[in-house]
Amino acid sequence: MSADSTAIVCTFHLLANGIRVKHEAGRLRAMVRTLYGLSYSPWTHRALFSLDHHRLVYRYVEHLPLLGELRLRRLSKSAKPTVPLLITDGAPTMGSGEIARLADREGAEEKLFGADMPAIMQWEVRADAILEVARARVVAGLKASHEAQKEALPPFVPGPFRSIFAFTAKQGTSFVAKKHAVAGEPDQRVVDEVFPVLDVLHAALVDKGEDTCLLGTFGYADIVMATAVSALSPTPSEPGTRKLGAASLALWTYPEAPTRYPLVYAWRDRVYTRRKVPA
Ligand SMILES: N[C@@H](CCC(=O)N[C@@H](CS)C(=O)NCC(=O)O)C(=O)O
Repeated sequence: MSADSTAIVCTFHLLANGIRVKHEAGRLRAMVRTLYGLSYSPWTHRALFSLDHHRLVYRYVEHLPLLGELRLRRLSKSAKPTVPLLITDGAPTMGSGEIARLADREGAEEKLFGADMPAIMQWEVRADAILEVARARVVAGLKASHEAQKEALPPFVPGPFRSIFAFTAKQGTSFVAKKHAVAGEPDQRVVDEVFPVLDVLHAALVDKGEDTCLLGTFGYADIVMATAVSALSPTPSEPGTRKLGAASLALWTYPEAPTRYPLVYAWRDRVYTRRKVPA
């Protein structure tokens, strides 16, 4: 193999493993980024969207609630760790917002955090309000659905054993419910807490036409709101890790949301088709 083709093969190997070669102080240095996430979690989708926007290289590792807790605590150096969690050369960045900020610092594409920080943070608060309710719906639904529990098991559990081990997914869900203090009657919470936020988003979009940007230029506000509304009606063009089975998809779907807010969901589709950079 020639020196050139060896270099190409090595480059592919490094990229596939989330290793970026950085030129620092006249020397080349390998930098390893690993993102721990939950493939179905909209918080993870925010982080993926932000890292991909800046075309940063990372390796993705699926977290397993309960079973992966100790690893997460060790990596994050936190007693109450959450995903998404990005580890860069051993250093943790926890939280989707912090990861988006890191992406802005390390990436060279258009900045996600523009000038109007108060407005951006207001959209993040609204998006989080939707996600708390979506999580409550999924937790309640997963506890009741044996099929969804089977689908939630990691792929290495072989078919014949998935039914037997479904209860471990239920235990993981109870763990998440307790850890994140999930409460309330979820469908009522959609009406009381989510619809008012969707009313605000609808009002912000009324005069926007085909525009994808809530605040003038594309950024974090668009990412948090598009991924949040997807938590009630996923789009087929979600970030690549999301492959929901039919029973799980039902838990993430609240059919009245897209029916009641067509403008919002048309905007969400535009954000994904025009702005989501493939991983
Ligand atoms: N504010 C955090 C929230 C993240 C969060 O709540 N993550 C949940 C997603 S359900 C999680 O880590 N669950 C798994 C676990 O706690 O083991 C962020 O923006 O990333």
